[in-house]
Amino acid sequence: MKLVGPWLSGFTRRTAITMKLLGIPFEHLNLNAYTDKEEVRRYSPMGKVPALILDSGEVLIDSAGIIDVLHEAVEPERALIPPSGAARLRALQLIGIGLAIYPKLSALFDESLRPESYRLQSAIEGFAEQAVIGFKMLEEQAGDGWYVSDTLSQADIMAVVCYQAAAQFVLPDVVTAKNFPRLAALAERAMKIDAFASTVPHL
Ligand SMILES: N[C@@H](CCC(=O)N[C@@H](CS)C(=O)NCC(=O)O)C(=O)O
Repeated sequence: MKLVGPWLSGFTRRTAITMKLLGIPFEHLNLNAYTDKEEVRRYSPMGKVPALILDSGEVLIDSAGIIDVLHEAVEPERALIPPSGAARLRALQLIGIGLAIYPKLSALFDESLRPESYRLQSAIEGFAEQAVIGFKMLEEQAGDGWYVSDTLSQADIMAVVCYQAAAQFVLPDVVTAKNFPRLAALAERAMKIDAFASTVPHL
């Protein structure tokens, strides 16, 4: 299998972390949707990453669908999400928050690329406010282990991906270990695991 996209894409990173945690081998094609547009389109005609190229040659885009297929590929008890009940609901609630935060970070990053006179300050403030609300929700629900049943799950993966992207690149003055100590500690725990440490995003 081939995974197309850079670790700087949080959606690609969460997919890669999932593959590594599940022990599913893949070739990483480190192609950026913006700077390697033509190459990305050879695999993913709309230019979206992540794209997973299956061994059959079929292509799957969108991290949620890709992760669904990856979970299906392993024994059910190894899937990185509880199978049912209150634990699954909690995981989906947390993943939903992370999946709502990340596009706000992407939007902020995109705004930062514009010349200053073309930036829309009200939009920047709105995106940042929404992201910070999401981070506060994740912070409140974090403990001193993993989020759900103290077992590493997709909820932890998405929270760490969001926290690190915001703290490193997008909102470094606001999303700090001082303001979000439990998220910082969660990221620190995660970084002891190769799947996280080997997929650190770089600009
Ligand atoms: N919902 C999608 C979002 C993927 C996404 O927006 N990827 C960005 C990079 S982080 C991308 O492909 N941007 C290029 C574009 O939209 O043209 C997923 O979960 O995979």
